[in-house]
Amino acid sequence: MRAIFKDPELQRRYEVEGYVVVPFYTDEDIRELKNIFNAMSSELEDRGFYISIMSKNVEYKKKIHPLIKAIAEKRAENILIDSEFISSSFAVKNIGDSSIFELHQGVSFTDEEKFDTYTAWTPLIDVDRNNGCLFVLPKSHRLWRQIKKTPDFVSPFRNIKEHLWNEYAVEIKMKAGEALIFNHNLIHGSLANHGKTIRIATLNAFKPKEAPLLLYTSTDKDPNNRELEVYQFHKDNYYTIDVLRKPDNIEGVELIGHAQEKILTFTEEDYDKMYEDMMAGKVLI
Ligand SMILES: O=C(O)CCC(=O)C(=O)O
Repeated sequence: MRAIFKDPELQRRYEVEGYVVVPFYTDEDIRELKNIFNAMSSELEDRGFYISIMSKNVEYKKKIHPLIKAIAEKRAENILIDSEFISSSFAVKNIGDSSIFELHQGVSFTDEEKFDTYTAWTPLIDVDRNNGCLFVLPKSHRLWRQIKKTPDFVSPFRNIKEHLWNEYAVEIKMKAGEALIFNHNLIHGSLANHGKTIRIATLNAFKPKEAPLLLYTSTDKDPNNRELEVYQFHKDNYYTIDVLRKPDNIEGVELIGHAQEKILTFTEEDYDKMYEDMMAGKVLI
């Protein structure tokens, strides 16, 4: 994969660990983003955890994406090489137990055999384990590769999450305005917010400029049919999708082919072995 960070040391850490933390928004950016959020928060659903791209309200998403992007792109261009925005959204964690976001990986936005995709997650308040910081599993992006379709992706580590939390998850405490930039294959998640205020973060997802923007989907209800449809987005409008339906009603979207879905199931021993092998220098992907 080609370098995505201007700073070679950041690139090295990103390749090894799957993430880096860097200064990102200024105090003024944070004020502006909070104002944008507050002005439109009535559009958000009343759920424990919520990402604005999940909204059913397309008009809301069309407003939110460019407003966040306009602020984030001034910061991203100092850090990233030739990267394009896929979607910019708010990730909202209300107070209470239902705001946990279990361990997961990002969906495939392109052909991950050829290109990385990566997200800058930036909290607008200081965060730690008590109020909704991210936890990551360092190096997990290097363990295996498979297409992560949307919706209803069957995660290979669905049965061993407690083991992963206990043995591998690392708390990433962050200051407001810092960005955790992580590879979409990295396993990550966040605990419930037990702080005093709602936790708002922005999510800016990127791809290398030359990578095609793809969506792998199946809306077929037959559990034995593993054929996925592969759509390519030719316009900058990925953020308008409704994840529960095919994107064939969106301008500039083309069905370019099909791919086979692979269902994997890891036991604790499988995961530990993959991790040990990777640490011993065996190339897994
Ligand atoms: O905002 C959070 O707490 C989690 C966000 C996240 O993990 C994601 O969007 O993939």
